[in-house]
Amino acid sequence: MNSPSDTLDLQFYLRERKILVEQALINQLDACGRWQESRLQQAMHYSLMAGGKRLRPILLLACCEAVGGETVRALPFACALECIHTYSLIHDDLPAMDNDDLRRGQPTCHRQFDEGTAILAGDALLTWAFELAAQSLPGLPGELQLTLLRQLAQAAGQHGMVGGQMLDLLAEGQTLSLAEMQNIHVRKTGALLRISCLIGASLGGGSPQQIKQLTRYGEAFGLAFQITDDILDETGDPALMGKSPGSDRKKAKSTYPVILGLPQAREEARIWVEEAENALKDLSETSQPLRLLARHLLSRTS
Ligand code: GRG
Repeated sequence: MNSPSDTLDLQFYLRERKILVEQALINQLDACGRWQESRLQQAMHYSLMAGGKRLRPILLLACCEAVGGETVRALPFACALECIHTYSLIHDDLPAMDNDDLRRGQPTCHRQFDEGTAILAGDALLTWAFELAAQSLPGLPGELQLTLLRQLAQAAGQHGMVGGQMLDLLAEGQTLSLAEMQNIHVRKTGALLRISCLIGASLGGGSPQQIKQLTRYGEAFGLAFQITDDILDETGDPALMGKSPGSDRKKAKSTYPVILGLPQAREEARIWVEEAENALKDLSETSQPLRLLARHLLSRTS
């Protein structure tokens, strides 16, 4: 159980990290030139800066620091992950996918601009992410530079997030087994969370064993995150979530609460949080934010 002081520290940590990431994103946008004059860049800026927890960059930085690495090197790669995540949300909200009006408490990108602009803003964020990621690489061994970019592409693409989204589309209206649903989530949501941890640990100069442990943490965190996301969709406060709850049930999606029932879904989340905590066992005090972050999933409200 986390004590009130742990919670307080984590809230402070998350706030401070969010500010760090958002400032880095603003700096990167500004470095692109006069974005106010380009409709494409306005749309990218709109969605990127519309809020969000910045969980993937925060995980990347925390894993980098857990193995003694420097935040400064990792920051551009952390921004890259937020760009890929934001692109996925823009495309997921489109009429051809979830057809949502609200994201992060604001009109979705295609509602604020138009469908074509939203598609292109997503495309541009995805490709820009690789430019940003490359900024973290100078000075690392050449082989490692290529490996990190390949791992990012794999997590985002057909075998990772995009592949998971395809399976999710195909599964609409069908009753899935727990294993089938888990397979979708491991790719759709889990792949980016996992790679955030793996890349953070690699950029930080972690040993093969430390990288393995933090990757395992990311996998378990990803599942716990998805289960708690499904639970929030049933029980959450729309004002805190920035979107309407109940959307999964309306779309007849298989979710953890639908398949397992709410109490068992909560138990499943607890099991994966423990798994994430266990993965950190041999890591030093520097992994404390990761430990608290995993536990925090069980009481998240957004
Ligand atoms: C369209 C290629 C493509 C992929 C979309 C990730 C995804 C795949 C769709 C998002 C749909 C969704 C709501 C999935 C549930 C888990 C999830 C990714 C929630 C949103 O992530 P948060 O909570 O969002 O980290 P914020 O706004 O805090 O960044």
